[in-house]
Amino acid sequence: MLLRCGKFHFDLSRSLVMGIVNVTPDSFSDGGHHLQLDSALAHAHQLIQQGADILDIGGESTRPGALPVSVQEELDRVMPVMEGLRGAPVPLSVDTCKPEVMSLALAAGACMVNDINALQQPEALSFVAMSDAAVCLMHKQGSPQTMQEQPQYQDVVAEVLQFLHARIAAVEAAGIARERIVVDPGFGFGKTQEHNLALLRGLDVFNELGVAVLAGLSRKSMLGKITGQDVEHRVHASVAAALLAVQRGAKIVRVHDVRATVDALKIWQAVSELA
Ligand code: 8Y7
Repeated sequence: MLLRCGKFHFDLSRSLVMGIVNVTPDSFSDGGHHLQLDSALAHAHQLIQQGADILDIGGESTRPGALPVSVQEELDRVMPVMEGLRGAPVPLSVDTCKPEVMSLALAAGACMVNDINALQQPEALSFVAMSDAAVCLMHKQGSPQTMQEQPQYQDVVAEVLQFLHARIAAVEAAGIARERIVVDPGFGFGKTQEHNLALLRGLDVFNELGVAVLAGLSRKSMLGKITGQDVEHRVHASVAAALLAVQRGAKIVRVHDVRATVDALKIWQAVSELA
C-alpha cells in the first residue's frame, strides 16, 4: 500500500508515527504568539529527532467541550509554525477543519490535511483536490462541543465503516487519488468507552476500505478510564494502544510520545518480519 503526501511517498511496509504539535496557548506562553511559536518549533524539532515520520500541526483544540477558535486566531497560531518548518525532512500535516486555513497551509507547503470533519465542507474538498497533499478523513458523531453527551450507534464499527466508505467515494470523485487518502475511526469523537473499545477491537475491518488507516489513541480519556491515570501519566497505556492498533493494521499512529512509540513499533516490526 502506498501513501503519497506531496513530494513525500511512503510504501507503508512499516507503520508511521505522526507526532502531534499543538499550537495552543499554554501556561508558558501566556497567550503571546512569540513564545508560543518558539516552543512549538522546538517541540517539532524534538519530535523529528525522536523519529516522527509526519508532524501534525494544529491550532484549534478539538478536545470534548473545547470552544471554537476564529479563522484569524487559528492562522496566527499555525502559519508561523508551518513557515518555520518549511523544508523540514518530514511531511507536515495541518490539523484543521477550516478551508481558509487549509488553503494557506497548503500554499506554505503542508503535505497533508487532517480534517476531523472529513472534508465535508465543499471548499475544503476543492482546496485539497487542487493540491497534491494527502488527506485524513476522520469519523465523528456530533460536534466537539456536544459529542460526548449521548453517543448512539446500532453497530458502531459498521456505521463508521459506512461513513468512511462514503467519504472516500466523495473525495475520489473530486479527483483525489486513493494513494492520497487516509481514514480514521475517530477515537473519542462521539463515542462511549464501549464504542471506542469495539472500534479498536475491530480496527482491522477498516483495511477493507483499501486505504491507509490512522489511529489516534494517544493520552485519550478512554485510556484513563481503564488505567485510572490522569492525562500526564498515560504514556505507557498510549504505547500499548498504538501497538494494538498497528497489530490490527493501522498504518499511521497519531501520538504525543514519539520516542516511546517509535521504539515499541521497532520491536513489533522486528518480530513480525520473522513471521
Ligand atoms: C484525533 C485527531 C485529535 C484523532 C485525527 C486528541 C485532531 C484530540 N484526535 N485527528 N485530532 N485522529 N485524525 O486527544 O484521533 O488528540 S484532537
